[in-house]
Amino acid sequence: MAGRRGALIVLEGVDRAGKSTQSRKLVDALCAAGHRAELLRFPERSTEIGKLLASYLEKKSEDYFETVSVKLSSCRRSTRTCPVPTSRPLIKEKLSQGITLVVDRYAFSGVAFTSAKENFSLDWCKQPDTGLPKPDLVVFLELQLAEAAARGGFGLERYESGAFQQRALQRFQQLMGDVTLPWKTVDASRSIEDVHGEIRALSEDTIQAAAQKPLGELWT
Ligand code: 2DT
Ligand code: MG
Repeated sequence: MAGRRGALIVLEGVDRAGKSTQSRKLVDALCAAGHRAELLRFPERSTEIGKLLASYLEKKSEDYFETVSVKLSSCRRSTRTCPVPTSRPLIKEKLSQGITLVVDRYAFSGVAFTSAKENFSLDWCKQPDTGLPKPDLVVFLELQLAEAAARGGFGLERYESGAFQQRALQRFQQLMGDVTLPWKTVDASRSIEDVHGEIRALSEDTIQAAAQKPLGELWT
């Protein structure tokens, strides 16, 4: 139908909860059902900003906040550039074209992981992303940290320790206390297909509802 906007659907959760797998499966299923749907991910490690973040995560650089965090926020905000790949038009434009965007991590990961460091308050970390397009659905893939670690074990990246993941999870839980956001917690300990079925049903409902209402702004 002409003029129907797409929905902004975000997947969040601790590392190894299945965000990337489920995001890809959701886009495929929505497209197969006749929707126009595309995948975005933050960070996209092949882009310049993604490479900066990767070098921080791989402990090859120390400078996080100015070089990486703020740039990732402005990447999400930009109306001209898109992280995947850099030349594509961005979130608002796609949504207004009727394309549903499935996003593998968004501002919530930025805030949860940055504020899990020492000396960064949650509210302060929210500022760069305030006013971004507000998701119509935020799926939180819930998984015990022990179970997440058992899925593959941690690598050598900066955030891949139990203590850090625990702090990031606490920050996610604080963010989920915000009832003005459309959080839906999904039990990610089940099979890939079961988890997919639930996310897909939530997404179909969200796409119908989003077409009837204007896009909101995050944290305003
Ligand atoms: P993966 O490539 O495994 O998804 O890990 N992060 C993410 C930030 O520090 N800031 C952000 O804005 C976002 C979206 C969380 C990527 C890591 O990058 C962190 C995990
Ligand atoms: Mg991932």
